[in-house]
Amino acid sequence: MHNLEPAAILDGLRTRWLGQRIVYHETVNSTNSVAKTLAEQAGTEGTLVIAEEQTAGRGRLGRMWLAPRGTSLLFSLLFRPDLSASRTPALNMICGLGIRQAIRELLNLPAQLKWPNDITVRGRKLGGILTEMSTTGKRVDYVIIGIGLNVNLTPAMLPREFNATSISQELGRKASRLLLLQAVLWHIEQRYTALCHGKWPAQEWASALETLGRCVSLRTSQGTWRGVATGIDDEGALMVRLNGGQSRRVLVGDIMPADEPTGEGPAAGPHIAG
Ligand code: BT5
Repeated sequence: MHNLEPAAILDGLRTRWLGQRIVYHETVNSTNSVAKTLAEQAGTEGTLVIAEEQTAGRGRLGRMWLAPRGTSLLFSLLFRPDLSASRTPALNMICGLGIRQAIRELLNLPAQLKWPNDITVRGRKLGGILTEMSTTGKRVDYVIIGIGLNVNLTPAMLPREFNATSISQELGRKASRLLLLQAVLWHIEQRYTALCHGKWPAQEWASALETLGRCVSLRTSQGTWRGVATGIDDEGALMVRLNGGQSRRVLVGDIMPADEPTGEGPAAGPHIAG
């Protein structure tokens, strides 16, 4: 299989600017941390930070990201979007959509997205996106998008409760991390350019979310509820109709499919609220 050194990545990379500057480490604490430091030191938009192994890979809300060395794609992208802080969820959306499209087109796997930041195949987690940003007032200084994708690993290498899968597990053979990375970067660049030209991704993102229209169990810092995920709003917040009847708008949280019927009849299809 190909290695992920900069010369290999650049050879065949079709993007104009995304990933054209590369910081490569064999081992690093977290590619997001390296990218943050770079961003603070006036690093260029589009810089790719990539590693074979992370010693302190991060998920959201203080959680960890685990990936056996050399098996995965672990990278971060530095963006300096001309967006107000409340509009930055669009970057999570375009990256999720770009990853999904790359996996579908290159590998013919039925990749889906799960609110707010998971990439899934057949209901199992294949990857995740971690967005971190710095703002001054309402202005965005930079956004770091960290992406972890399980490529050539068996789920048994990870704790069972992760409910993880990988590209090789789904395909029944190993896949080229390099080709997948190049395709992901290409699709993200295309979508970022469209975003800069005013194409808002929320509608397409909503239709790529596996969980809309379904009964879910919703976990937030304020508690756990059950209800139907009815849609998302323009900022990527999830709209949930709770079993009690009220609606709730959730910006930060996790959802799990909940199989029990809510007794409220079939849910409406995916839509954008507000
Ligand atoms: C995420 O967080 O899914 C975002 C993960 C982002 C990782 C990338 S790797 C490159 C960059 N540098 C970093 O330090 N991070 C980014 P969250 O939704 O909070 O999910 C975290 C949860 O996913 C954990 O608590 C585990 O349950 C599960 N998990 C951890 N590693 C996993 C893996 N390899 N595959 C599937 N699930 C995993």
